[in-house]
Amino acid sequence: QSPTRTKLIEAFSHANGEFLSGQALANILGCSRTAIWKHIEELRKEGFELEAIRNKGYRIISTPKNMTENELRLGLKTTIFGKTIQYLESTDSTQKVAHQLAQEGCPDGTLVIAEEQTNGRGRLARNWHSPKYTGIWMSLVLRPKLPPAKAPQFTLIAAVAVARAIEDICEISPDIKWPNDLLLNGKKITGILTELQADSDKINAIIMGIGMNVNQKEQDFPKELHNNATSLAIETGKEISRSELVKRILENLEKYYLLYLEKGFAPLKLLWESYAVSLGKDIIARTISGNISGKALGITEEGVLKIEDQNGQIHKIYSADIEM
Ligand code: BT5
Repeated sequence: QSPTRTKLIEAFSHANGEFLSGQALANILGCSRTAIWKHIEELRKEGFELEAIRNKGYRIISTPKNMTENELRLGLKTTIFGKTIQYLESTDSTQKVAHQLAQEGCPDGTLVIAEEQTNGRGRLARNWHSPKYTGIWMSLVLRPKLPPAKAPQFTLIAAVAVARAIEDICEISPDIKWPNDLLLNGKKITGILTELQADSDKINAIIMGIGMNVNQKEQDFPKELHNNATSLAIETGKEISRSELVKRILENLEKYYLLYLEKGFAPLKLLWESYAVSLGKDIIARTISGNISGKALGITEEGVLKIEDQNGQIHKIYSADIEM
């Protein structure tokens, strides 16, 4: 969208619900008051409710029910994450779009978000159900200056950031199931998909995909997911603002990402462990090279899962589906 529209939203963010005069806006944006009026009209069409009072100016009274790019920007308290937004009504997969943008050199923290995915995917080319206007289907491009071996840690950082966002907005606390699931009452609420563009010694981009079930009702899930999937609305009995959640996820992710870059994985490992469900339990890890069963001991400094089998042998698991 136009840089002026983005600046207008930033100005309203700073105003925090107070009036901004037409003249003040014209000064900030460097355009005429007539041009401002046109931009305000466009925001109204998008679903924003704006009050306009002579001698006072404009203020935002309410935001659109659907997510819109401007609503995502309004009040977003980040400096890197979500500063560039690609908002799509419908796409096959936000991962695919984000990969493309990353190859074209998009900045660190670029967000791709869609109202619907027609071919959303999980790990190992599995399908991710992403119906329109109900969930959060987003991918972030991160560009940390790190070796590729560090990438699995990002799945765990994302899980902590999302878990915190759910606590902040919905006042319920999800469990994390290693490596990439968030659960409520044992059912999946969020899946995370971390993909890489890398040379042998350095990451060019991490594409962090987050799929979150927010306002689906039970009948919105296909039959095969009924036993294993749930949504925040089902669990809380309330409709939840998707854009508020997205903003909180971005803010938390940025906070934890910066903490990670400064202090390493140790503080995040502690946070992660506080949400983990499988630690200390007997589990089966289904990996592409076979099953391993035993006791989940914990995760290493790299974010790798350690399992002790019946013979006391310790296995390191890099990726698997866990059964408890
Ligand atoms: C995941 O894979 O959990 C990662 C999901 C990542 C989705 C996001 S959405 C934005 C971005 N764009 C994409 O195209 N993908 C990412 P995995 O652990 O492999 O789990 C996949 C399995 O979860 C499927 O085989 C189903 O059994 C189940 N599943 C599919 N859709 C679901 C949903 N909406 N809610 C809960 N479970 C689901």
